[in-house]
Amino acid sequence: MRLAARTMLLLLIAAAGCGGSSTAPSSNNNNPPPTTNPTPTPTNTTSISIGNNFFDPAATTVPVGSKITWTWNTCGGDGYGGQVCGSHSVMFDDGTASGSQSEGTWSRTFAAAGTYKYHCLVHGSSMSGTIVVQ
Ligand SMILES: [Cu+2]
Repeated sequence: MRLAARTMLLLLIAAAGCGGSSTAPSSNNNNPPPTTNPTPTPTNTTSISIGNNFFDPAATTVPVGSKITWTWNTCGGDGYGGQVCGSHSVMFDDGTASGSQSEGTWSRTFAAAGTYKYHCLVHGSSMSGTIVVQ
């Protein structure tokens, strides 16, 4: 009888333990609210902005026959009330190139499929871009 009573007690404890563990976890308040993702840069644009030391977007994929236009947006304030414009260029590995300029636009039409890499002649490979024509 003593053993049976002890067994009953253990079963009661076990049952109470199970009841306690069935509590649903509280809502997770540790995660911050989702942040709004910035609009992804389009990767099939034919308009590329030239900033100071970067092409935006640096890579784009376009169909054969597309005309890509680069627009220089390289002027900014110097902090003393004057305007400073950085000079950059679009220089393709195949030799096709714009001039080195600080404003205006330049365009190239891509008649054949391929991967066309280019860089700024002023700043070298640290300022580069790729056009994929397919
Ligand atoms: Cu440059």
